[in-house]
Amino acid sequence: MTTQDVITEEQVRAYHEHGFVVVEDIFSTEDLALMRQTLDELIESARGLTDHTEILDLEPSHAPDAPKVRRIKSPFENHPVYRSMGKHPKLLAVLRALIGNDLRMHGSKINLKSAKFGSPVEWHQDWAFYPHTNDDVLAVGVMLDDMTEDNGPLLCIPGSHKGPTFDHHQDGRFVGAMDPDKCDVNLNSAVPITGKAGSCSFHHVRMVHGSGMNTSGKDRRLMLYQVAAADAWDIRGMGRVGSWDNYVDTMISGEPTNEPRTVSTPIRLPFPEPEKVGSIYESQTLLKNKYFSDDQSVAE
Ligand SMILES: O=C(O)CCC(=O)C(=O)O
Repeated sequence: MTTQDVITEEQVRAYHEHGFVVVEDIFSTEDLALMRQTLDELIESARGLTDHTEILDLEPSHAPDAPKVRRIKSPFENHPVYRSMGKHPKLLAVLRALIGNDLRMHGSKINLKSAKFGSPVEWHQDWAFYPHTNDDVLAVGVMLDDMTEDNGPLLCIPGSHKGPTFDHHQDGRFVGAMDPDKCDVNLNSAVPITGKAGSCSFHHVRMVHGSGMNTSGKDRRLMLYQVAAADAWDIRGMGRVGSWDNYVDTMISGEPTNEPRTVSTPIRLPFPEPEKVGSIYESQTLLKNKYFSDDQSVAE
């Protein structure tokens, strides 16, 4: 398999120009079945829970006898199925075409955005959470369901990856979201990222993006793999990685390096730390001026 079999030069150009691109048919029907079955098992493990865990982030309307999961945390790190899918040859071929041969998985999550109640994600840039020494860093959205205009698709602002890093603070503390009235972005220019299950979206780490609540009758499960060029080091420090061995363990292609490549980019650190930690959903709950409705009682 060559790179050209998976992604065209035009798609690579589109990624660099607009900051995102969708590539179809990365994962097969069999891959999808395995990932969905694993997910069902993880969701069932939320039965009986009264609070979030290290792995499961619960919807506000969750009840112990009616489990509702908002996010699976760190699936690549915690589950062999998602670890092996993160090294899928077709996925790696696209990643190499976009950000080079030496690649590291620096994080992962599955946002469930279930039919009728799946929570919104306020506008933000991933860069505001985890700035690196260079911005050859992106998020892959593995579509576990068809992502359509009406089931809470990812929304991206084209070209915003070339602009500033916006303020994600409120009253002097990081909240992980932009105040829609205080940032100079045309949010009406947002493009819904759609595609068939098995397709993947790739969005640049500085891209302004978000998504509304899923009020449709169709699930929108999206696994996000956060991938960085191996020479992009998280500037929040080695503590994020833990140790050199951990860093090497997250390599998915090519060679690790202890010589970070530094490129000048607009950086605003996510400090002081948010009052609510655990997931982006938790930190964003404190945002006073929300753009997306999060009233689950309306949706149900
Ligand atoms: O699931 C979504 O629609 C957006 C997810 C996202 O941007 C995030 O979790 O950082």
